[in-house]
Amino acid sequence: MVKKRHESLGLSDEAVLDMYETMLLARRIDERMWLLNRAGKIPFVISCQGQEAAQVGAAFALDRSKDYVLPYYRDMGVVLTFGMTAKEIMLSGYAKAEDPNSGGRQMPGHFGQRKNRIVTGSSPVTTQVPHAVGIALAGKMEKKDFVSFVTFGEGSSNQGDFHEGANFAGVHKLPVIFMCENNKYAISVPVEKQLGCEKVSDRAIGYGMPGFTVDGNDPLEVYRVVKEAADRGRRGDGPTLIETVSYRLTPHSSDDDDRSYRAPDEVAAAKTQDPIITFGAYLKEVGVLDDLLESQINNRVMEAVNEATDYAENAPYAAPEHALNYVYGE
Ligand SMILES: Cc1ncc(C[n+]2csc(CCOP(=O)(O)OP(=O)(O)O)c2C)c(N)n1
Ligand SMILES: [Mg+2]
Repeated sequence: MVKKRHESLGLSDEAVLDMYETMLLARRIDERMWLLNRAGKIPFVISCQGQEAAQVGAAFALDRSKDYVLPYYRDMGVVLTFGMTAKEIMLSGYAKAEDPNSGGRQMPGHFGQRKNRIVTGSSPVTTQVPHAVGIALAGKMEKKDFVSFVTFGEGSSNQGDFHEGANFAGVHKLPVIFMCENNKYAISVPVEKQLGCEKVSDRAIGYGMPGFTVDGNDPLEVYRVVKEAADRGRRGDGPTLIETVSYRLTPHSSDDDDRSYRAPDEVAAAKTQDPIITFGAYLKEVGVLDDLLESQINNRVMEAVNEATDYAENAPYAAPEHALNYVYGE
């Protein structure tokens, strides 16, 4: 029997199965959304596919009862781990009134849910970074014990907001975890044309914080490094920059055709590293998952996706006047 790597991280068999199921749920919701989009039922999809391991591994390393997360649009794995349900995500896909993220006003992927400390973001990329830093500053001033966790793409790591936020957090030693989900593309631009440095994490030293690059297809490795970053933040030792390297398995969004800028062979090669498959294989190798349990998990996930789809499809839209609510002070 192969050694259980997760045990050395303090993760039980139950916990890693929970991680796997959450990754799978994110994947299957995402796949369903593409079908619904192509069937003309929902307007837009922006996928988590290929990044579930990084998202779920990271979110499991946080304290879901007190930490704040400022996810970006691909982070379905983060918000599912923090308590958003399949039904709630599907309600946002259909832009229905009951969508907790924005009542159907924002595009899908603009996650926000106060009760789970998922902080809503805006469409200009990277604006969530200074927000996360501000939340960490507030926590430090009020002597609270939470960390704030913010994610963004590698393309977004070139925006001024990233550099300003990272510098401020470094100067003031704030409990922030900056996690860059490097999926090798910013829409059509490959990573080689985005960064002058080799790794996004190389930038950490410039802001006085540790920086790490890890395999984003390995949820256990991401868990380990985010857990250490959270501990560092809680001890008062300041922020951390983490880069998770994976691959965007879908086009940028449902409005993009990636065949115009990358070879199908490249995508096919990346699919052999698909974290859903590789993590499933690890769990089987160490004897935590078998075929029976796998089919039970699959059935449970598909039932949740089907129920969420039916519920959201039949849910009412907001009244047209609702669009004017909360735009100006009420
Ligand atoms: C400030 C700003 N510029 C441009 C855009 C348009 N845009 C949306 S997503 C995106 C690519 C971002 O790439 P990356 O940060 O690598 O994230 P990924 O989509 O690959 O996860 C761009 C350019 C935007 N939303 N905001
Ligand atoms: Mg990218």
